[in-house]
Amino acid sequence: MAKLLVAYASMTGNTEEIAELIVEGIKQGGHEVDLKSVTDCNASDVLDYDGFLIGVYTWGDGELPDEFLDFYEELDELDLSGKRAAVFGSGDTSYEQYCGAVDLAAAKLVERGAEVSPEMLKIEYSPMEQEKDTCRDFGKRFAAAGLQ
Ligand code: FMN
Repeated sequence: MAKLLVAYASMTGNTEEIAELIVEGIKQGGHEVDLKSVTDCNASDVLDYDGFLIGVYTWGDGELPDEFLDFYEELDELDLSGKRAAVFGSGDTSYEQYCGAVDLAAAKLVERGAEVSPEMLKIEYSPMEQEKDTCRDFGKRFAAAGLQ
């Protein structure tokens, strides 16, 4: 059984909803998981887990949102070698940099040495009914991959 963290930044609740569905999927797979807002935890918290998933919405022109900046900068102090990670988030396809913050978060985790899943989950606004299982499966697959 893996012990995982899902940490997210969300202003209007869309990324939070994706995070909650991912948590549901992880639990369905029989794993342990904590769900935290990045405003209520430190980046170093990820070191207490077998793996972690970071969710972030995109702001400006493909930029990181303000409430994620402290967490993002704290990552610079961490050695994440060997830590499994995945990224997800909500965005809007009418912007040129669709879910650009998800890509920025992934790049930072790679830079810090994490083993970042090549599969990213990008959802437009909040998940539609048919996308909810996609979110649950994303969590379920990430948790299961750690046991192989
Ligand atoms: N979405 C993108 O994919 N790329 C962007 O560059 C982008 N810029 C945005 C800028 C502003 C000022 C606003 C209001 C939204 C922007 N969005 C962009 C859309 C948000 O990421 C989207 O509404 C998302 O669902 C918000 O997530 P949240 O509910 O978790 O806060």
